[in-house]
Amino acid sequence: MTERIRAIFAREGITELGFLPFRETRVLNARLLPPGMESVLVLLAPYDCGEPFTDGVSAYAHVEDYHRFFDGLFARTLPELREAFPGHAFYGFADHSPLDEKDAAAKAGLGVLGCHSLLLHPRYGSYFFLGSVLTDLALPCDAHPVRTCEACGKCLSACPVGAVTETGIRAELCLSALSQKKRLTEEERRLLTEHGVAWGCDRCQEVCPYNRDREPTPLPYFRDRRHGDFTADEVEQMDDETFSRFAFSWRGRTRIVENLRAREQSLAQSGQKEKNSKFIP
Ligand code: B12
Ligand code: SF4
Ligand code: SF4
Repeated sequence: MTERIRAIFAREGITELGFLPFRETRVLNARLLPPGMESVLVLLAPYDCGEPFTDGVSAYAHVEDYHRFFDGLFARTLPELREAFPGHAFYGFADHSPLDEKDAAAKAGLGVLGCHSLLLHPRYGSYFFLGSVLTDLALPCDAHPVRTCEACGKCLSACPVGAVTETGIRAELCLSALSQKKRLTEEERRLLTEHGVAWGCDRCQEVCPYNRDREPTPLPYFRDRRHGDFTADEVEQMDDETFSRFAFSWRGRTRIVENLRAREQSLAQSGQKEKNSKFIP
């Protein structure tokens, strides 16, 4: 059964996937959970294009929105799964998911959990998105024991706000979380500007040894449709359709434009050309 499922996703270029019994998952949002689930397929979608960005916008937001990627993938593959396994239900999720996706991926054998809290894959490092399919089909699979990284400490030292601990992150301190907040306090604005962050943050990933020799994405959706550096003026003037193609659009235009502008003004005042380009350890 699992080989048949692997073949369906392989046709979409998704080669890294794993399975686990639903009872082994960690549920974050029970309201999204369909009843009677037996098994979970976890899918890994690498997105790194090997390109350095210097605008303070995280690499994941330079490729086209991964929620749309998974919507398209599920629109094509779920009907195939229903046809292959008649009478069974299949539901696709990504990010806005009932499950702790990193935990599910670790238990599906897709990698190890890092101190920066992200899942690390042997070929793609941490530069991938996770999606999952929940089903009432009982698949022959067992959960893998959760493994963790060697705790080298590089991400703890690199995090500018001390958000990384040896067992995960303190999300309330994380600059990625601050950059997406609807309203910012003066102190939060100061922190983002001081550390050159406009949207998301990649510093703990950039120093991680698992990312040193990572492979670029083989998926054309991410590889062929990435955007170079953003400016505040450009994002402000984008038409709605173009704007909606990027992951920062869910928060509306004001946050990303204000963040980019604050960063640009701070750089102009200090006379620096760029800040928060690729972190160099
Ligand atoms: C909320 C959220 C955030 C929040 C909070 C982050 C967090 N706590 O994980 C914020 C906005 C900060 C955020 C930021 C980012 N996120 Co986010 N986020 C999520 C979301 C929606 C839920 C995560 C969550 O609440 N998990 C539950 C909490 C309890 O997990 P946790 O805090 O990591 O705690 C775990 C560890 O402590 C671990 N643990 C326990 N004991 C021990 C012991 C040891 C030794 C170790 C190492 C670990 C460990 O077990 C706990 C439970 O699993 C997921 C999607 C999903 N549905 O899962 C995406 C997700 C985790 N995010 C993702 C990404 C890409 C990012 C960013 C890289 C984006 C960016 N560039 O800015 C950053 C990375 C920041 C970081 N260092 O984690 C990806 C991760 C892909 C990957 N390789 O793992 C996900 C899976 C989205 C997706 N569908 O692809 N995110
Ligand atoms: S930088 Fe070191 S401690 Fe941090 S996640 Fe990577 S291997 Fe683990
Ligand atoms: S994303 Fe940035 S702020 Fe958040 S834990 Fe990693 S280094 Fe720290």
